[in-house]
Amino acid sequence: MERLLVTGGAGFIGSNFVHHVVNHTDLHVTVLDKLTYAASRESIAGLPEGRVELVVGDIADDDAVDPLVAAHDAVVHFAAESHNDNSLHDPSPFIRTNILGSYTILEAVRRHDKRLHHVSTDEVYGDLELDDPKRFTEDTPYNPSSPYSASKAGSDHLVRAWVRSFGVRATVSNCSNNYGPWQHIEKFIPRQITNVIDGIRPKLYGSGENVRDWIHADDHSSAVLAILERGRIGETYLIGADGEKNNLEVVRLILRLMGRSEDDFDHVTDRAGHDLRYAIESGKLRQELGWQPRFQDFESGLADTIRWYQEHEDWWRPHKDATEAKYAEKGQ
Ligand code: NAD
Ligand code: TDX
Repeated sequence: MERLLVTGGAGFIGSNFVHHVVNHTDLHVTVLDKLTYAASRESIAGLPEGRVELVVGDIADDDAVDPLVAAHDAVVHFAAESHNDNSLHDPSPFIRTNILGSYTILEAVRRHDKRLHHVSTDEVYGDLELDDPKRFTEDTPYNPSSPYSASKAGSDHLVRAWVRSFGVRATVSNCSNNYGPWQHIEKFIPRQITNVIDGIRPKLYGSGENVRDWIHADDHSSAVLAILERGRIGETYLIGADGEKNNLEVVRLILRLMGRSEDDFDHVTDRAGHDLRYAIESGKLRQELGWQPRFQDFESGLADTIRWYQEHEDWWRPHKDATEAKYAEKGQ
């Protein structure tokens, strides 16, 4: 394997993955990205010339996808509409990109017999009760709640069907909530960090008891690379780093690490259909592929991330007012 096609490589996790691949392999990377509001050319700028190339295009456009897939050895598919709140407002781009786009990628890898890794989310499993001792495993039944998670579930089912019916050489991973550099400031952690920088009180949906299982995006990247290189074709791997925290704890930690009072936040209108808790059991990935997260300590990973946003204001500042204006319209 020499040439890798990475869809969505100018987004949050895709760009972290591109950096990871450049730093840890000799692979050449082509990024196929539509450069939606969630993308940034700067996230993959400054990498060695000759190692990374950006092609601007839509994964639902077969004329763009087919020749690129034909010219590469493998595809890692990150491109998606990714924000739950946006999917509640307008589901249509989620259906188009996450379902039709994934279908277009699948047909191209089928036509050219290329290896595919499909990146998905733990949200396809629905949510858990706060006191449930169970965590999600590869055998948990699908039960998505939001238009976003339903569209990702649809794409996962398409991949499995293309493996079974057409022998496509694909793997799937379902990962928990990511944090780290280059995450759009509409998302929970960077929204609150940049709020504190701007003297705005962090906004907690509802009671704040909802639990997310946090993993650093660089650990997600190392897991995806391990699955691409050593995963068994047709298999699904859950990716998680034992990082369960409720949103209230995360907001308080951000405030403390940024030198503010831990009570300096507001409760705002809850998200419709808000999933209560996600939790990942990642034993299969760890035992089969020997993967381990590098960021075992959430507090130090979060401190690094806060520093990154403090030092990269030029990257997020242009989006701050519009992002907050959208939330303000919904009382959030
Ligand atoms: P993101 O929104 O930050 O980035 C998505 C990228 O895809 C952007 O660069 C965007 O321009 C691109 N894109 C969107 N529509 C496209 C299209 N039609 N054609 C080509 N490119 C298009 O998302 P993210 O948080 O980096 O998520 C990446 C993947 O990881 C998604 O598949 C998501 O479901 C999955 N995932 C995310 C998380 C998380 O915590 N963020 C957790 C688990 C899984
Ligand atoms: O301002 C906020 N206040 C708040 O309390 C925002 C933006 C969010 N929240 C809550 C909602 C969630 O319980 O924080 C939690 C995290 O919210 P998001 O960052 O929107 O992430 P989530 O909905 O959990 O989904 C994320 O993880 C799984 C990614 O956006 C998905 O792409 C991924 O599949």
